Amino acid sequence: MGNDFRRKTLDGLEGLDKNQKRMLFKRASKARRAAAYFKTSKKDEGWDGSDDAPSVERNVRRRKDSIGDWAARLLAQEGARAEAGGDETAVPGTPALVVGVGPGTCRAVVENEEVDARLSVEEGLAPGDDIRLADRGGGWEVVEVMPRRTRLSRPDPFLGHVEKVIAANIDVVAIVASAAQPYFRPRLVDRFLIAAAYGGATGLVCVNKADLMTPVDRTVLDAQLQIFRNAGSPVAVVSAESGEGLPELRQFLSGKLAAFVGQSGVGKSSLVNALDPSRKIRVGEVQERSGKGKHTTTGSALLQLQGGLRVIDTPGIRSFGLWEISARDLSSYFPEFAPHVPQCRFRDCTHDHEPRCGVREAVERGEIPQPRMFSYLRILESLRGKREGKVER
Ligand SMILES: Nc1nc2c(ncn2[C@@H]2O[C@H](COP(=O)(O)OP(=O)(O)OP(=O)(O)O)[C@@H](O)[C@H]2O)c(=O)[nH]1
Ligand SMILES: [Mg+2]
Ligand SMILES: [Zn+2]
Repeated sequence: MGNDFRRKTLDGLEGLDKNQKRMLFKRASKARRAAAYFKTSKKDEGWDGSDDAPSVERNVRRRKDSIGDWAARLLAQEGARAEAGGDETAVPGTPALVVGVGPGTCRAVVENEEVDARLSVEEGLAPGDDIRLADRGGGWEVVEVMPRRTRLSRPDPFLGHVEKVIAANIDVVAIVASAAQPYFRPRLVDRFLIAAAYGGATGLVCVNKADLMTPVDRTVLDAQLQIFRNAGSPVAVVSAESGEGLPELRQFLSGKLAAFVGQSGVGKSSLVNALDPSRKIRVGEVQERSGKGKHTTTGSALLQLQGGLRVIDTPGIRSFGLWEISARDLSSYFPEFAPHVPQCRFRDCTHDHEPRCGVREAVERGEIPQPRMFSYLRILESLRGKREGKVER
């Protein structure tokens, strides 16, 4: 690549923030792989190599270029596209929505029809992803993953440095817990709320199995939920069994895409079924299988429900790691800390060991609930332990 071009685009890189840079390099690496792939496959008329599309054909001969070169090239192309009015439709391929993901394949909806598609680029897809498909003669293949508006991610349980996206482009993360069987676990809810906020979605605290509560249970639960309400989170108390709270939940989720997440057995799938009476048959299936024990749902699936609801039902998980949140950022995910942070003596106070900490003083005065402080300190400890030295900041 010409030195002038490289210098000019490197200037462009400086104008990006860390996240934008990360996304750009991800796309660059994908484009490079795609180029290598298309080099070995037949010429496809769908890819016309016009200026406002990532021109795979034209770049094939240069596929040995570094990721940096590819990033520079994408930046230049996107700049040109933005000047031309940022035409999204310029991306080649048939638009589709991912509803399920398997090894090397995904299930996608194309014009109201569900199809299976192969992944031609090694890309971590998630339900909710907007993709582009091309039929190259051997069935559908994924040729492009569109940028995600929002996402819910965690570190891959096997490869901690790899981001695992659980759901993409969601408006709401419905953090499903149960009032009993299993008992409500507010600390797991705290972690999901942080991940939802990080990914740009609204976290909804949704407590199911209200039918199992005694009046005393209700009082205790309500005090616990008040903490989340004070922190600005919407809260729902529901029962898939009795139908309590379902009209409100349906109204809250109407017109949105929501991921149902939480521990196994809290009733995520039961709630999905209860929200859409036409899915009653699936309730029977679920109940029959859950007789075997835990982890009834094994793969995430995006379901179109009655009344404009779209829900991604996910498998239950026991613990939830936080992706790319640093010890220094953590307190910004506890909104009730914010008014007290300016009172901290040190600007980079972690509200842990530092003297004259405004947040700790607020806890002492009872202005911040102790359980939230406890949760904050536990998460802080886990972030420091696991990510020592490689905290993104
Ligand atoms: N009493 C009562 N039981 C419920 C309610 N909702 C679900 N259950 C029961 O809880 C059990 C687990 O329900 P599932 O819907 O399979 O739970 P899940 O969260 O999808 O679990 P995984 O798929 O394993 O993550 C089943 O036996 C349901 O019948 C409820 O509102 N009240
Ligand atoms: Mg389930
Ligand atoms: Zn402090």
